[in-house]
Amino acid sequence: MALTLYTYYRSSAAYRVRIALNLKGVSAEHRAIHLVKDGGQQKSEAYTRINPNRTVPALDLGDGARPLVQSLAIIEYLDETIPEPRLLPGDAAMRARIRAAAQVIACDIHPVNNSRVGAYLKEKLGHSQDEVIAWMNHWMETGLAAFQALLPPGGRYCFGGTLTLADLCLVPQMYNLNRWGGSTKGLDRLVTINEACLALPAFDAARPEKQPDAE
Ligand SMILES: N[C@@H](CCC(=O)N[C@@H](CS)C(=O)NCC(=O)O)C(=O)O
Repeated sequence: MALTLYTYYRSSAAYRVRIALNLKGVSAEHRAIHLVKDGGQQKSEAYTRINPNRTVPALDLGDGARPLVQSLAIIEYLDETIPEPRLLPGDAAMRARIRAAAQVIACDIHPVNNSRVGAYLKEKLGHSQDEVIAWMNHWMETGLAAFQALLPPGGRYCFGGTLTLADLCLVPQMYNLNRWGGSTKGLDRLVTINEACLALPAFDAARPEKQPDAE
């Protein structure tokens, strides 16, 4: 079946799924949803039918059913249907630890920094762009410190020598941290893991600047 990924080059949630597709060796047609142009194409009627939450990513499986939404759910779907390489390896406790680290990023850091949150802070609550950037960097820096503290010691990647869902969440979040000028002070391990991941073709090809819709 032909897959279609609804994506935006700068979306860190879509970036997670792009890495997963690359690691699993699955190709998907990319359909760009520009989060800024036209007042935000994610808010269009057509896209709201695809993802009522008006966010990217969404993955249409080409089976005529509702596309999959929520990056972690999409990645787990890919992991269950294309088992190698396993992104949630190990026993139940190990998988719970990997999911917990991933969720620090996907459920705690990312939602309070989403572009619609920034827009609300500015447009409705009267904050300046500098205040919004300070807000985002605060949540990224403190959240990433917690993420780092959850990792077992040693290993090339977040959970040892094997890539996991946690790495797929970390790399896009480090991209956001760098994009907004956040500090990596005290995050040395994450900086090293990020570099190790980005040296891999699957991560490299998923970088925002390498996407067809990059500006
Ligand atoms: N929890 C969702 C988050 C998706 C999400 O918020 N995506 C952002 C881009 S990274 C978005 O589409 N934002 C649109 C907006 O803020 O209006 C997931 O993991 O898929």
